[in-house]
Amino acid sequence: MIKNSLLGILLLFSFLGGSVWAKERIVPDNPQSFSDWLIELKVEALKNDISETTFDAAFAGIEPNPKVIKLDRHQPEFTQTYFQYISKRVSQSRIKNGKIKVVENADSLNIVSEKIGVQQRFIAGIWGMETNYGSYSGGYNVIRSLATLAYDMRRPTYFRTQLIKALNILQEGHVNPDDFKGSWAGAMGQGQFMPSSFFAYAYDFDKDGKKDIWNNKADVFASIANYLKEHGWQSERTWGRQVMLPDDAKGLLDKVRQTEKVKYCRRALKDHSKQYTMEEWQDMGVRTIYGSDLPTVADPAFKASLIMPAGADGPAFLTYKNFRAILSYNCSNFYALGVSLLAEELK
Ligand SMILES: [Ca+2]
Repeated sequence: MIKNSLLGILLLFSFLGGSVWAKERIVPDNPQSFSDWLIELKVEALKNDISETTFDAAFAGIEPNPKVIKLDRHQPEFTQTYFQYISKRVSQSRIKNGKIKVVENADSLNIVSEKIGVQQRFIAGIWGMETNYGSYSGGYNVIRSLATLAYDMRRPTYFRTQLIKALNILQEGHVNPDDFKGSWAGAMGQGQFMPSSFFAYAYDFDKDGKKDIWNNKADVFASIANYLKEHGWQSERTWGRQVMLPDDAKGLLDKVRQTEKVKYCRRALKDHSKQYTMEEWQDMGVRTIYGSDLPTVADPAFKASLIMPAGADGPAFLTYKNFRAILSYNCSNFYALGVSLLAEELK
């Protein structure tokens, strides 16, 4: 009897556990059936210059991917410290590997860098941070991932737009459908572009009619460079620099603290100080990490903001306009510092 009721409780638990699991993690949250949803999507796709043939081929045998739903619902909270993040993302092996990759791809990097106006090391820095120099760009079927996220009710509008654009990419023949792979959330190719970014910034460098950000290195590099350029990159400048604060660092930090409401990339820019010219930082007692004077910049519009990613006791960095271009790629100070520090190593 005791055994039976225990068994009953266990069964009840596993039943509840199972249904909670299913509801929270696996089943897309949409009362409409996936097949009915697809019929409506097809109508929309056909209105957006996607042929029936392209649509049917892209969706042949496609069902929502439970793994994508699970990943989307359970993205880990960002708990890494700055030092943990940097030691993992700008590891010695990534630096070493990057130096090899830069040499191997010197010709393409050079010509792209010259033409678009972004220094090679930053192109390589993003390439390294995003996909470990193209060695891992995600093995998920882009259409399936985006269809799953568009069908699910968490962020349907955003992902539906991305899905239609992904179908446009197939329609225009930029990539072989079998190679149309990306991250679980639909970021594609060696620079991890979302489909909307693909149409806004991807670059057909070798002019073969395809923006091949999956396999063509010149297109990959040019697309990354073009993204930065279109977000205000200044080719004659760098990202910023590590600095030394004056003895009264606390007084300085209080004085320069951001007081205005940040309008974009709030997650990262809320932790930036107000922007000042290099002369103003110099006057406030900030110096290079070697203790020398900050470089003077003639352009009065050139300003820098201070960040301390590990808190008030950690390293301090002055960040320039190019740092904000990197933030437009991924709105995270850790990420932008990762790219910047990796770029320094690949110089
Ligand atoms: Ca091309």
